[in-house]
Amino acid sequence: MRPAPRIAAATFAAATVAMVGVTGTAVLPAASAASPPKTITVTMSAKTIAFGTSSIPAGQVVFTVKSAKGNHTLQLAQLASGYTQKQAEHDINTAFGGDVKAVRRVDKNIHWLGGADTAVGHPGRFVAHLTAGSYLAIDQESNATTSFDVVSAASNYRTIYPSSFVTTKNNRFHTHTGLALPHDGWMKYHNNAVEPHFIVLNRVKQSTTNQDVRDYAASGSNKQPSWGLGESTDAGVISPGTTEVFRYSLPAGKYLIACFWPSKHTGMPHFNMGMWKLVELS
Ligand SMILES: [Cu+2]
Repeated sequence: MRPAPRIAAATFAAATVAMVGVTGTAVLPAASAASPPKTITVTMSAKTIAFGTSSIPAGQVVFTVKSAKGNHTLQLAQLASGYTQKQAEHDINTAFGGDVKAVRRVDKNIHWLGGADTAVGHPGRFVAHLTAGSYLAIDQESNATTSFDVVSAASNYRTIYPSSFVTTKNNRFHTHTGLALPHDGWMKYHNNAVEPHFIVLNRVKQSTTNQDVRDYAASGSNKQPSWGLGESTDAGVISPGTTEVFRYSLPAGKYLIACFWPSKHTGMPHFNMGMWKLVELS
């Protein structure tokens, strides 16, 4: 499988990205009758994805993603019944090669629930809303895949209050706090478009203009642009109608938000079709 963030990495950020990762604690309301959301620790290494528990509850679940070695990106997904893991892997590979029919099969048969990237000492965190059923956990860097089942009923959990909110209507990013976002916090990311989208935040030079990004996107280049900097984070892919809340902590500065999911119309990454936005993290 040649998954989304590898494309993002190849397209934009170098593989040696100095990922800053995630620190800090959940922003939870002080008093509530509801219990804190269950936190599941997932440890990723070269070929394995290990869950800290065999009992993953339904409802709102916080995933803390740790790396035992190297850089990894956890992605949660559910397959439509009758669509096998083998088909999924095949289709994802060809989808990222620009095969529009494969993109459409992937979009139709895989429900993406988001994820988080991690490096040693830099755990990633995100919140997924799970219902009873079977799930796949995929490492987008190594293609390691494991499955898990969610069996219990949803509970009454406390809300995690995000400090920023991003949506994707018409394959464009909409930041609901203007172009200024906190450099550290929980971001609520909702896909209200008709194709899957992911979100990469990649730092850029302060002097970077919309025209610089437009020119780069139009060039179709796979090389790192001169205005690109190393710090980045990504939150995996989410399907239409899906919401993910993910924790990020990055140095303040100018960032490019971008999606590199292949278009179901052209096979081209959404980025090259205008799915990006320059924002200021402070
Ligand atoms: Cu997209």
